[in-house]
Amino acid sequence: MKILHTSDWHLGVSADQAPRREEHKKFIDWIIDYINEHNIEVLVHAGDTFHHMQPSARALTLYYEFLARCSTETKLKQMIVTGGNHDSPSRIDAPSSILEALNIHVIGGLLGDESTWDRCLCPVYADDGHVEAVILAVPYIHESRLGVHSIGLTPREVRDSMIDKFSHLYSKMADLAEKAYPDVPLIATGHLTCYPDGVGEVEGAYYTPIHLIESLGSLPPKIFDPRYSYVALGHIHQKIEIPAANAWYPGSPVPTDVTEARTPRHILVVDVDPEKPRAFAQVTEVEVPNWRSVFEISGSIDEIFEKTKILEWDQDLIPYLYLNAEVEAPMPDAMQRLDEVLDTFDKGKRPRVVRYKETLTSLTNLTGEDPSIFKHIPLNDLSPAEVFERMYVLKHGQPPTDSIMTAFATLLVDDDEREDDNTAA
Ligand SMILES: [Mn+2]
Repeated sequence: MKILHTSDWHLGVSADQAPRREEHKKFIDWIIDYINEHNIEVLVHAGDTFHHMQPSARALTLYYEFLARCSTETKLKQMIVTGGNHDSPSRIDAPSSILEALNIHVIGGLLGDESTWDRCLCPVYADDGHVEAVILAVPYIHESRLGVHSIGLTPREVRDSMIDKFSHLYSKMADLAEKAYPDVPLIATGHLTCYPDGVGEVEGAYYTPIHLIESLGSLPPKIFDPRYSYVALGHIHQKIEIPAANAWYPGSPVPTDVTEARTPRHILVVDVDPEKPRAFAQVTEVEVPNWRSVFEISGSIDEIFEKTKILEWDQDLIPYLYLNAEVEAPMPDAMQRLDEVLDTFDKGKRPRVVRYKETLTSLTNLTGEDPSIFKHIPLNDLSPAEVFERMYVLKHGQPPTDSIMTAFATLLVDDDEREDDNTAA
């Protein structure tokens, strides 16, 4: 039985005002094809479907269109969507009754009350009607709901309590499944931070502390009951294997920011043998195509313009540019020059500058400057040009050049003229 494991889509994300909607649309087309071409039977999304707790209508549309397409265009038997720390549990749960009719099982949130935990049980049926595996759809759950308290405890005690409670959660889930459906493989999901034994930090991993424990380290793989054949995790945006528990993070399939664009993106395909309960399932990593180039260019202003001019890419979507100019003094005409460079591209092929940053190579030490700059002077005693000059020195550590002062003076003239215009009107 083939399960496609994905997580952290973050629909609606737009870090640095660089939307990823077009890539999400292409990813959805791609994943529908993939499901059909590889006979995937179950799809698991392990949290953070949306970037915002209150997703936009456009993000919701993408989500519902995807679910509808899975239902009408594929042979998926079962889909499971669990809530992540970015999702609103009640919003994910809200359409559960209608989605259930399409074999889509959503679990937005979980309470500490163990008598409610059987709603996480999700049996997968073979064509002849018998249960061939059970998925324990565990969403993000804050440790306080499990009864972890920190008051009056040492960090060590908090960590131990946390490991205890999460171990209990996952073994209790396995108990429930075994009682209801004996002798079938068990698969769990989770949205939390767990690193392989001996690994304190994963390079390039998306880091948002969601547990108290993250200041004390991550959760260890031993929280997952050994009865699980596979654990489908979400939260970390890099692909990570945790061998001791056969637990995996696929990472975000579409980069949510510039850092994630530096590494390949993945989904995971898990092959579960219904005849072998408790045996580790086989996992295949699948690289997701890259639909948008992201270029990070650093250097002198001439260098970055030269490099920008000769950029090439294969994808349909226009690339995102992150530019870092190393300059001796701020360049007031940089945006204009950059605009001219970008105008050399064909219409519709013009790259989008997401970030332009200037790094000063010769930042003067402010303490060596005239200390009068820090003296309190009533604003009325200063001319607009003097206010500008002082602000400039504070921000850039050096006085403005003559050309910057001239540019500033033009603004003042414009302003005077505007006032004259208003009076005339
Ligand atoms: Mn996430």
